[in-house]
Amino acid sequence: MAYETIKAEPRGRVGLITLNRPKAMNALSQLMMREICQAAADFDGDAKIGAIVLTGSEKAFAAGADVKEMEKLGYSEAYLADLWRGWDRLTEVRKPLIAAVSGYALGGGCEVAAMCDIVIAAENAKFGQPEITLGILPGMGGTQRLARSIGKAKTMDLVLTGRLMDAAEAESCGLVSRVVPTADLLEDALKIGEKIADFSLPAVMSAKESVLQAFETPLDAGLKYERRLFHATFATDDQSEGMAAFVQKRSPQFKNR
Ligand code: CO8
Repeated sequence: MAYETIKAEPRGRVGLITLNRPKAMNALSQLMMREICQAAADFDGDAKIGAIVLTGSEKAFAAGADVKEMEKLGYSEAYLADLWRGWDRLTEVRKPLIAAVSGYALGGGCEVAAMCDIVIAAENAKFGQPEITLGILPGMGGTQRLARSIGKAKTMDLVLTGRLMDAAEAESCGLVSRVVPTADLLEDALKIGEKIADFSLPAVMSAKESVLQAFETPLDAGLKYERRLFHATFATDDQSEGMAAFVQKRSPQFKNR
C-alpha cells in the first residue's frame, strides 16, 4: 500500500514502519496517525509477520503532534473529532511493537514510543513532553501512560517543566529498555524483532496481553489472568514442541511463528 507520510515494508518476519516527514521532524499529522495505525494493523493481520518496528530518522523519531495543523483548531472541532483518539488503534495491535528512537521523541512522539511494548533508544535520543511550553498538556496519554510506567515524580517533572531527558535518563527511569549506538539502532531493533518472531506467536501474543493487564487490573486479578493464559499455552502444539526440544537438547521448531 502506498503511503504519503510513512514507509511500510516487511524486513524478513519483522514489519518495519518508518515515519517519513523529514522536513517537519516527523511531526505527527492526523494523516500520519492514520497511516501508522493502518500499516501496524496490516502487519498485525499478516501471518508472515511476528513483530513490528516503528522508527523515524536519525534526527527525529517524531517531534510531537503537528503544531501547524493544530494551531487554528477550536475546541468544538477538537472535541467533535475526538482528536488523537485514532491512536487507540495502535494500542489494539496484538503483536509486539518495538519503538526504535533516534533523535527527538517529543510530545506525541514520546507518547507514541510509550504506546509501544519495547523502546530501544539511540545514544542521541531525547525524550520530553514540551506541551506546557505551547499552553497545552499532553493529549495522547503522556500524563497517564508515563505516570504508570515511569512514576509520578518523573512524569510531573517532564510534563510540568517541559524539559528534555537524554537516553541514559530515559533508560534509568524505565521508559527505555536498551540504549544502543546511534548507527546500530535500526539493525538492533530489527534483530530484536526477528528474535521475537522466532518464538511461538501464540505464546508471544499471550505474554504481551498478560503484561498489559498489569496496567488495567489489581494484582490478584492480573495474577489470575496470567495463570489462565499460562494454562492455555498447554493446549498449543508449540508448548509440546518447546518442552520436547528442551528435553531432547535441540532447537524447537515452532509451528505457529
Ligand atoms: N509540529 C509541526 N512542525 C514541526 C514540529 C511539530 N511538532 N516540530 C518541528 N517542526 C518543524 C519546524 O517548524 C521546522 O519547519 P520549518 O522549516 O518549516 O520552519 C522543521 O520542523 C525543523 O524544525 P526546527 O527548525 O525547529 O529544527 P531544530 O533542530 O532547530 O529544533 C526541535 C528541533 C527541538 C524538535 C524543535 O523543532 C521543536 O521544539 N519542535 C516542537 C516540539 C514540540 O513542542 N512538540 C510538542 C508538540 S504538541 C504535542 O505533541 C501534543 C500532543 C497531544 C495533543 C493533544 C491535543 C488534543
